[in-house]
This record gives sequence, structure tokens and C-alpha cells, in this order.
Amino acid sequence: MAKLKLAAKPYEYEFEPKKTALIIIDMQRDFLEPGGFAESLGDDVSQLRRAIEPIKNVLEAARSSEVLIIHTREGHRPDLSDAPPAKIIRGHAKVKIGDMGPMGRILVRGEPGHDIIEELYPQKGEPIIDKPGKGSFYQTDLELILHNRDIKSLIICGVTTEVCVHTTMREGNDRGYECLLLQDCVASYFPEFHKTTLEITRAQGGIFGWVSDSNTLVKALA
Ligand code: TIU
Repeated sequence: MAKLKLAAKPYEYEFEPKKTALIIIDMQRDFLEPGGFAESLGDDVSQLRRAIEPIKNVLEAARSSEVLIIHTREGHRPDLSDAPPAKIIRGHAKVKIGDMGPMGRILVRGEPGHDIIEELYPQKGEPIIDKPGKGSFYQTDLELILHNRDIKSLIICGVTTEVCVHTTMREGNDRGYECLLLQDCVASYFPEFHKTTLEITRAQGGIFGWVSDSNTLVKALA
């Protein structure tokens, strides 16, 4: 299939679906669900939940296209051997990574809170990247998977805009991928950080890539 074009900032984004991956970052129960770890810390999960429906629309469109769908989760081995001590002690929090939270051990693989929310649950054949850090490339096989599929473009959704989403976008941009953020498919507990991150992305001629939205992408894929 030829290249598709869609309206974006700072200018039109072109991509070939067969050479594109949709990466859905960390849509995990502990970050998004009422009663999860984030809410127990006082974070307003409604700020994040507004991205669920737009991501669902994009995911459905991608599933009927040639786009490769990849999901990520932030978390660690149960023995925490892959969790940097600096990450564990950061913030002097009372409840640390590996401690028991409302949905199992915090940021530990295999625990209910670490898993992806029901609404966006991965289907068979959609790779899941378990990552120990904020970026999806660091200490994962994401780059190998993208290389093996000859992927050139990354369309990025998920949470949170300025943390795991943007770390991944920056890592991808430096590796030569053409990265697109969908502004209604990313979200932050801090609306001002979200807004500024979108502005940073498209500033200086698209210093980290492009910004568009779910409807525009769904129409382009249809
Ligand atoms: N996925 C992701 O962004 N992990 C975070 O730790 N985000 C926060 O905003 N804390």
C-alpha cells in the first residue's frame, strides 16, 4: 500500500501502514482504575481515563489495517532484581515499588494492578513489551521487533504524556523513527504538563515529531 497522509502539526504526516507501529503505552490498571495505586496516592485518574475511548477507536481501526500493534507495561520482576535502587527509593514514598498496594504488589509483573485495563486488552499476536523504565526502548526487545518488521513510523498513545509517552517518543525519534502523538490518546495527571509536552513535540519544525488526533487517524486508515 502507498503512503497515507494526515493533517498534523507542524505539518502533514505521511506513513505507510505496513511499516507503522501503533504503540500503546502503560494503560495499566494501577495507573488508570479507581481504587488503583495512582488513586491511592491522590492522583486524579479521570485525567487519564479520558484517553481510553479515543485509544479504543484507534485500536479498532489499527486492528483492521496493516499497522503493527504493540502494548507496553511498566514493571519489574517479582524479586525486583531489575529495579534500580535509585528508582525504588525515589520520593521517600511510604509505599514503594514491590510493596503491597490495593491491586497487588506495586509495579510487579503478574500482579492484577500491573496488567492492562480490560477496555484495551491486547489480542493474541499483539506483542506486549514489559519495560523496567519510563522509555519503551531501554532494556527491552522493542527495537528488534520493529527492525524485524521493517517499521519506520511510530504512532504513540498512552500514559502519561510527559513521562513514559514522551520518553518513548524521544528514544524513537533518536533512532530515526517518524513519531506521531495523538493528542486525545495521551494523557497526564497534570493537564499543564500534557499541554506543554504537545507544544514541545511540534515546536522547531517538529523537533520530536508530529501531533494529530484519533479522528484524523481513524479516517485516514478507513
Ligand atoms: N507510564 C508512566 O508514565 N509511568 C509513570 O510513572 N508516570 C507517572 O506519571 N508517574
